Amino acid sequence: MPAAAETLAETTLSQAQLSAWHERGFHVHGKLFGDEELEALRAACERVIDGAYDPGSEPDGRYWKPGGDPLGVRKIDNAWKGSRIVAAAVTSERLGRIAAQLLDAPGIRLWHDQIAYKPPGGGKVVTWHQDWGYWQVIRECQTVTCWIALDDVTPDQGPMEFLAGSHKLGLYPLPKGCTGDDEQRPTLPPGLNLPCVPVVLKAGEVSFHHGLTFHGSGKNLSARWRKGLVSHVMSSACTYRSHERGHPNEPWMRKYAVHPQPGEAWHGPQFPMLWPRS
Ligand SMILES: O=C(O)CCC(=O)C(=O)O
Repeated sequence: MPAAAETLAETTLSQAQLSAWHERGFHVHGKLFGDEELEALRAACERVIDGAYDPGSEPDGRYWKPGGDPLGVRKIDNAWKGSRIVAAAVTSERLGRIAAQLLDAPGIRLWHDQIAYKPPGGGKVVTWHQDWGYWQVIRECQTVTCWIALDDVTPDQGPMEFLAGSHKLGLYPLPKGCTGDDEQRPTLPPGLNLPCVPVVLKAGEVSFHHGLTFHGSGKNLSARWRKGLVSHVMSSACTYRSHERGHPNEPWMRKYAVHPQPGEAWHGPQFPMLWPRS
């Protein structure tokens, strides 16, 4: 008997899902990537981790290299440049359509991607932080992080944890270091108790969080890899500002003749559109 066709989750959000997003600052979506796609994606990510790229291109930022600490997080930025399969996933129309509804945005562009693999018995604590704090060169806080589970993520694997409702607190100072061994939890206003929600996902499911939502993750205490592929995206209306913090995307985007000047909307090959597709 042929295998039953796989059904992926709808990409139209209900009013209840949008209300929960505004209340909590995150949204967990059903399966957006099918099993065959996931198999190809895992193999593609592993090739990139091993330094085997599609001809003519390579990732922008490697924070782990073959031969490095076997227990270190495999963190690679703009991995999409080294693999067409990774590129198709992190610029997926499905992610873009959902992010556009969450942000009520006219369109969605990639900011950057990230392979985030934590080895069994390893990986570091990712200190609690707000993504937009690191992205002050994006003037408007109209950003969403889409975290794609390439395998089932279980509570013992160091899943991401969200502080529900923390996106309403505004921007806090950055923690000192982001991948240390401490958790540096934010000091909340007196009397405020926000629930901490672990993001336990099935393979192919995706969590979306707002640029101001506090989140972090622990070490992987299990015997299995925790395999995540992250697509950080922004509204197509977001503009570039120079900021003392700077961001690695600035030198990276200047590798291309077409890139934004301060005050302009982000554009150019460094920041492909997810939604709408031209
Ligand atoms: O993968 C993790 O544990 C953390 C990822 C993260 O901080 C993010 O995607 O914003």
